[in-house]
Amino acid sequence: MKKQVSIIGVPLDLGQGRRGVDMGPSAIRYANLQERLQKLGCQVTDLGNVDVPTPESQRVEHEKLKYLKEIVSVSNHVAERVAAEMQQGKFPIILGGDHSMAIGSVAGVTKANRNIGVIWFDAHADMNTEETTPSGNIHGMPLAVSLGIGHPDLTGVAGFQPKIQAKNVVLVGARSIDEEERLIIRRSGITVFTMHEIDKLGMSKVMSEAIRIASDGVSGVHLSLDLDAFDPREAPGVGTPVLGGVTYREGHLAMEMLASADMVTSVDVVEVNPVLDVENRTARVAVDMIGSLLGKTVL
Ligand code: NNH
Ligand code: MN
Ligand code: MN
Ligand code: MN
Repeated sequence: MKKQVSIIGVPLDLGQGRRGVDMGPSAIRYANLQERLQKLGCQVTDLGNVDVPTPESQRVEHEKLKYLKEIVSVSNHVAERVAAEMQQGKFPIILGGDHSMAIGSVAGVTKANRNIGVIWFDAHADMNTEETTPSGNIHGMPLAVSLGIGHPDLTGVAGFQPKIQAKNVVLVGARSIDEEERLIIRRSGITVFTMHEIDKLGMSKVMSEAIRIASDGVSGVHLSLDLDAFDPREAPGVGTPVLGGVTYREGHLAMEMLASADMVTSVDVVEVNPVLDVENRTARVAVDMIGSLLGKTVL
């Protein structure tokens, strides 16, 4: 199972309000992602970063969809780059950047292959729309957008929608969901394993269910890994930390189970903000998780 991996950085921070997440790709590279993957026998190509405008050079035109135009344009570029790698049989690792970046990555993955399941690791649900968002931040919307729910400029990225089917979408680690966002989640039909289910059933049971649901009848699974899924004691470098998260050990188990299921065909690593981090700890957690996902075992 030696994979050909393509790393693509997306230093996007327009999807939320805290500066520094645009340095996520550098922080993750600094934590030796490439070397880790090479040691596992992967053939790694780092394609560098996609161009992203800085917030200081733009204006907020829409308070409920901040930087809509800019994010749509970046998403279309990301989608093209990711689709090109997928079409060559590569395993793309897309480094954020805030989670709005996943609008483009999911679009790219599914442009290359329409039949993809999704496992969304996150403290949040990312199922807001213009109508329900409390913040106007687009990083709270990418899962809804990928399901075809939301502003047409966002759902229309890459020229088709929806990108994914609710029956193959699983959210893991949720513990902070907005009041009206809840209604969208219920109506959507996606599967949600909150921290409550993880505590009650254990990560092992949750992940075997998540893998079964996400991979049922599809030809691959996209993992969208928001580092705020983890407990902020272990991964403090994120813009919206929420107590009571997935532990480092539970995260490892989840990634190892995904590795042995051998269904994941692409992954996002998002929301790492080195300005808010402690000694690059969060980027190191990210690299450890990707290592396990791509086959690192203890023995
Ligand atoms: N739900 C909140 C919002 O929409 C917070 C989203 N923040 C995230 N999502 N980090 O993963 O603004
Ligand atoms: Mn920026
Ligand atoms: Mn997220
Ligand atoms: Mn989150």
